[in-house]
Amino acid sequence: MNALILIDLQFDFFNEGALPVPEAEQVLPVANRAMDHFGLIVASQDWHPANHGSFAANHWWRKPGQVIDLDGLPQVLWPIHCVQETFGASFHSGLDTSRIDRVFRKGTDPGIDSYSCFFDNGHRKSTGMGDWLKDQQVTDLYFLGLATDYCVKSSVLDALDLGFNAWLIEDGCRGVNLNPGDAENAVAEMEKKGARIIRSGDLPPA
Ligand code: VGL
Ligand code: ZN
Repeated sequence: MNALILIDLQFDFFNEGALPVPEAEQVLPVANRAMDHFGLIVASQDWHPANHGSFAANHWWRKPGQVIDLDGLPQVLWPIHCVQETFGASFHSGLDTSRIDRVFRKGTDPGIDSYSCFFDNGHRKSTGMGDWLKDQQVTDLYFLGLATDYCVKSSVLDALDLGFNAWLIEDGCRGVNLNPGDAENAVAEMEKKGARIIRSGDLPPA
């Protein structure tokens, strides 16, 4: 069985948000149309406490884009974004959220970031999404969302490790591209590990 996984389609990742991903708006129509092809739709939500260790503002003399050691893991520092219960953390109003069956939140532990919708960046704790999908007899996961080079990439790689077939809907994703080519390299890495790269026009019927 197939499921559509929508990664982090939250206001803060769109153009007037705190951590804008270039061209993010362009994924909304793709996301809304893609939903017609699936009987099961799951979304992830980046959901940080205000004291989260990934925020540059929570570290002395640090700026977004710098990399620190956070409890033994390299951590890119970000602007304050997707703080629990804030406007920026809510789903974009252009997304048809009425069709989402289940939401999994991630990044709630202040001491560790969580790009993947399945596990934190140290694979220390699970969000429960993998087990839940397996309970629903899902075998094939189709991903789209933000950002290609962070949360989408980590989610797709973890999905493959968990034994799912993973499909990347490429036109439904956009990257941060802190370094030029990051998103392109991320797609290549996902494909190399076994993900299938497709376009939304080639989605299977529902
Ligand atoms: C993300 C950076 C920080 C993402 C989340 O959704 O890709 N990127 N938090
Ligand atoms: Zn985040």
